[in-house]
Amino acid sequence: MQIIGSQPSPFVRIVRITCEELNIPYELLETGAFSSMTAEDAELINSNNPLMKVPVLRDEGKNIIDSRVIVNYLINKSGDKINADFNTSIDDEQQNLITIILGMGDAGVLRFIFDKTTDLDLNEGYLKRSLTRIEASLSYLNEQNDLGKTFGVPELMLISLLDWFKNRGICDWHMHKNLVALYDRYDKRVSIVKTRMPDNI
Ligand SMILES: N[C@@H](CCC(=O)N[C@@H](CS)C(=O)NCC(=O)O)C(=O)O
Repeated sequence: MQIIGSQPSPFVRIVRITCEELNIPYELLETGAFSSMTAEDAELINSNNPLMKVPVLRDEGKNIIDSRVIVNYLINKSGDKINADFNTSIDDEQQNLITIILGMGDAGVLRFIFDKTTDLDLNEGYLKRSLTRIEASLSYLNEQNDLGKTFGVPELMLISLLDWFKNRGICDWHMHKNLVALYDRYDKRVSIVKTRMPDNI
């Protein structure tokens, strides 16, 4: 099994954390981050995903694209090696949380890429709305009492994005005390530590 993607990408990390929790071995075909990508990296991504995004999972001659779809694929494929305390069930309420978490991630990536590639003011118009979307999502997630009670798919997605928001300076989430508590609770978990974004990227 191979994952095409970069180490700093929060969406790639979501897939890598899932593999670690399910104890599914994988090879990372590493591309540079969006801002420092070579022509070869771009070719690898674009020839495997017409949306030109990572992650892409390659398995048994198939390409699976989009982190949410890949996570479901991996869970369906997993055997008896799953970490005993990893919660793989996803009910309707958790599906909504996942939509919010990933939507907030998309808004963050939009801001990051516009900041790197344009001179547009991030505090105007639709780009301003993308920040409001992130802030509203964080406030909503902070109020969800069931979030963080177990370690499952919404939790690993949220942690990946919180870390990336922090490392890339997308927004400050430390006023959201329940999210901070959730982040701290799982900070030393093996899958989180093993996939942590390197400091120097
Ligand atoms: N919905 C996709 C989003 C993936 C995504 O936005 N990946 C970023 C890297 S973090 C990317 O490849 N961006 C390149 C681009 O937007 O052209 C998923 O969940 O996999």
